Amino acid sequence: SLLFAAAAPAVATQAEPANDIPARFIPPSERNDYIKRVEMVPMRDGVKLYTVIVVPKGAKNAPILLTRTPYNAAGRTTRMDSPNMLSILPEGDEVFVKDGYIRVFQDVRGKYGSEGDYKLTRPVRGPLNETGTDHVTDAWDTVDWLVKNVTESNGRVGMVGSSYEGLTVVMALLDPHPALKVAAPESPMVDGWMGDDWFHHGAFRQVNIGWMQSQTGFKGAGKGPALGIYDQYETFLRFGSAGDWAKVSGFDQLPAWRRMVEHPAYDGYWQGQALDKLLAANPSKVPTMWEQGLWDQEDMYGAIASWEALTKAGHGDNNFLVMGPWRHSQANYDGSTLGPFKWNGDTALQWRRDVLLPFFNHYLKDGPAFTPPRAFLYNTGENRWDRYSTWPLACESGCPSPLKPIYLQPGFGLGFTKSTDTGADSYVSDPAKPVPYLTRPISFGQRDRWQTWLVSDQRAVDGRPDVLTYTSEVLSSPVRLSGVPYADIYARTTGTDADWVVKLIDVYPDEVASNPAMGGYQLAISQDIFRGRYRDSFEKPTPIPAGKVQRYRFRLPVTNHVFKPGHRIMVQIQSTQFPLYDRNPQTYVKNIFLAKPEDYKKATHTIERSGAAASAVWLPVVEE
Ligand code: PG9
Repeated sequence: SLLFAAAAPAVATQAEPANDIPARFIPPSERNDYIKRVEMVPMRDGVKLYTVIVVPKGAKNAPILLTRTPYNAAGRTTRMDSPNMLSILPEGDEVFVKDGYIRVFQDVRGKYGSEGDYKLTRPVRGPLNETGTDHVTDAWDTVDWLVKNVTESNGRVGMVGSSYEGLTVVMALLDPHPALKVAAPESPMVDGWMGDDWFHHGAFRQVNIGWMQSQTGFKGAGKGPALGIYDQYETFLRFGSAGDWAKVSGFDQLPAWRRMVEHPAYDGYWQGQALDKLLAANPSKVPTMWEQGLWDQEDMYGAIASWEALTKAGHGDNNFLVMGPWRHSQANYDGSTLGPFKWNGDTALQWRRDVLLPFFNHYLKDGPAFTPPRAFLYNTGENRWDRYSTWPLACESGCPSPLKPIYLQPGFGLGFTKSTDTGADSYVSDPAKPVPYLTRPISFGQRDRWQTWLVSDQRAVDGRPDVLTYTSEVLSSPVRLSGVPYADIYARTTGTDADWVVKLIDVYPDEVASNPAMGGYQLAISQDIFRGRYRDSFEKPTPIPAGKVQRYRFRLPVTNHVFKPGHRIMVQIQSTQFPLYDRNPQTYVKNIFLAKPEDYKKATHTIERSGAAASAVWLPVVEE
């Protein structure tokens, strides 16, 4: 019958397997222009680290570009699934791929494919790390293995990486393998307390707590806490101190969190990990390019502090500084814009292609001699790169110009002469209504807002009763800054602790015909926070005596900017930037992580502006 004929074909060609999914399916790779190898590279203690090596097909005598990462080496080498090496590697690598480099990414110990134990920013061997290994030895062992085993290489290695990946570059420089010929730490995490990810001058950056969960709650890909509230301003307010929030999130299970709570001040735990200090004590001869964004919302401190420390210690000849108009890690992406600001082309590509690559080629390929400027800084007022053979151009002493104070004046004015008036300005800082650092709602999911918040329009808070705004006359000639400004605030409070936020702002003209939305824009070109209890010592905090004028002098981030004619200079002072920074209870407690709801109290803060207590911001003004 017909039924029978259909069921039994005359010739059986191939046995039909029961499963359409074969035991192994290997997509062909002949069309790939690269060979990808995964190796478990042994360290001196026998722990093996997962290492992805991408070699251009047919490569001979090629240099190696190495990154050591806690962010998944397999993922870092799979931007796209593609037969093209250019497409599988990150955007920042394109200039190196086009130039024939071998690219290596390695998982740090304990993360993703690597064996061993993970420690968050593992300290170097010594009192804080009693094991026999650290990122210094792991980098050394890796470079050693690579030059002996990657037969397509010329035996020379360069290291590059941003943020945590920048920290691993810095660590390698503490005892570099002889084959490590050149390095570029990009926004490296160098001092987690003073000005990078965890604290700024002692104020805790609580929005980073979620990162800690995703990083140390899981060996592989992690996730942050989900507490069911979209607006993080609301979340942090509702749960109280950073410590209480962490408790609700289960962070008492995370050793890294417990260490943070145990070390709120700049004690030996933090001082012993400050890589700028370790570098200055163990300087390397490796030519090194330190890169950092001028608006880096995460690691605003490490690269500049390291470059300064090495320069001061007499190692300026092999250490170079690069600062672009970038957010955190933007150096490795498109650098044409930041928020509403449009630069002169793709500034990040300009740096990678015209400075970084020739610098690396010189040491890794015997390329043409290339000596970068000592400091290569984007001029964010005139929209172009500046090349400096000595830098900064203005500083406290030993620079072409001294710092120049701009004083708070009566009637919320700002000017280069000290006021003779004996007034002061007060505001009530209420921890129950902290100043938001961005307009609400503020959600961790809004990556773009986080990445650009430092250039967001400060009119968002200008006019609040707890934000003091001082503005200069309209400028008739340019004011050029190139260096590090210092906040120098004299203040008293009715409380016994307080935070001080100082913002140096470029106010655009009322009307900007070429870009109407920029009319009156308040761009903070440099801003930071300072926790008052640390005014005399970062290590040993003390209560602020209520009602007594105290001086708060602290460093602000680097600026290389020109206030143009028609613009105004502005200084804003406030006491909270929430929920980025945890709230100061304004009543002195031993450990703010553990503050109780009843410790948070309103206080009246008064900023002095006359005589010996004339509050000012000291500007690195370049005399024309
Ligand atoms: N800023 C991130 C980080 C570095 C080191 C410690 C904690 C966080 C990063 O982007 O890697």
